[in-house]
Amino acid sequence: MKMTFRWYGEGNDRISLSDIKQIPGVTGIVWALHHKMPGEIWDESEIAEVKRQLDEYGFNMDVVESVNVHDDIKIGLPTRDGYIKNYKTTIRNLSKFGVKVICYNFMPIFDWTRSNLFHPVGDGSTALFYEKNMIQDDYNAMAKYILDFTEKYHMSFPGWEPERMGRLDELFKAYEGIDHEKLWANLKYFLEAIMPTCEACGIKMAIHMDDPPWDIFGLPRLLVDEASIDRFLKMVDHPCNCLTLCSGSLGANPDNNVAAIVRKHCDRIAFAHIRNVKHFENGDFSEASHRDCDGDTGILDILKAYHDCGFEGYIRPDHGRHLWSEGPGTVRPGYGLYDRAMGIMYMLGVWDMLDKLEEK
Ligand code: CS2
Ligand code: MN
Repeated sequence: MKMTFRWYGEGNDRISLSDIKQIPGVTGIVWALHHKMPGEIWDESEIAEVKRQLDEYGFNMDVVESVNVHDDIKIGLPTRDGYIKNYKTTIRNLSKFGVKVICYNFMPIFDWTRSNLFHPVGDGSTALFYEKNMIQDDYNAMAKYILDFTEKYHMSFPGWEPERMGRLDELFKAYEGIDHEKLWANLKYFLEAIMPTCEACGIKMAIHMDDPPWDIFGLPRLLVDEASIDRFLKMVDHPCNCLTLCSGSLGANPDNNVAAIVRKHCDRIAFAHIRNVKHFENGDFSEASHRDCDGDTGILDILKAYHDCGFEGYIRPDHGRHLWSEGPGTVRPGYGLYDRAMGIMYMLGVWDMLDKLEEK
């Protein structure tokens, strides 16, 4: 496996590349042009600038997270073909700089959704939290909570662009009638259109799991469990049609056995997100440290499954808790330095020991 770390870019992340350089084992930066709106072309000059920054520290830029997909593609509007054309241009531009994997998602309107960004874990740290009752019918209230936070602290979250969030009612209207089957069909149309470009460019498209893995606010969500992953891979059975297998997203549903999915589809997992989740009986969940026993996701079984399968793809710690000096205003929710760095050491510890046991 190749260890990576997500970084939001110069001036957009308090964590510096030189901080990341000091975490053992990290060879690549998971990056993006975060100022781009879905549907916009990523220019070569802008990609070149990021490459220059990463080169200085010897990091590769093999994985992009995310090139967001325009709503018109998800809804299946006639205008989608123009946006697909732009997406292909971006794929070609990225390939010129050696990018190998594009992580993206196909969730209508919202990316990951939580009700509390700084919920006390109980040890003095805080973590992202999902309170089921809070995410029921009032999407405006949920979005307001997130957007007030991003406005107050002058940051924007991927997938939560204020321009889009400012016209939520209009977006919900546009998605009316888009049920699961229509969304599947629109995903298929998109992938079939771009696969030849991906193949020619040597780029794998790696869809991120839906987070949380169930419908929210009446919006359909597709990548939620083993059966839907099977369907997705069969639907476009192409080696460039791959997964970003996010253990935390899938793990929010206690019925999902992530290790079993790894064993079944390892050859189609281009990118692994490792995150631990703790469930509560009423359906709420909290994010937890990467240590296996701190949550219910089965981190050890998952790492063992990747190891047994000889996984050679990219991996990164996903969200971490906020520790020590990290809090509102000083950290991107879920993307602090310390807990993710510790997550890496935990993963590498397990991995190195599995390697050693294998040598015997
Ligand atoms: C990420 C996702 O923070 C996260 O949970 O794993 O937001 C991910 O970046 C997107 O869904 C991928 O498009
Ligand atoms: Mn993830």
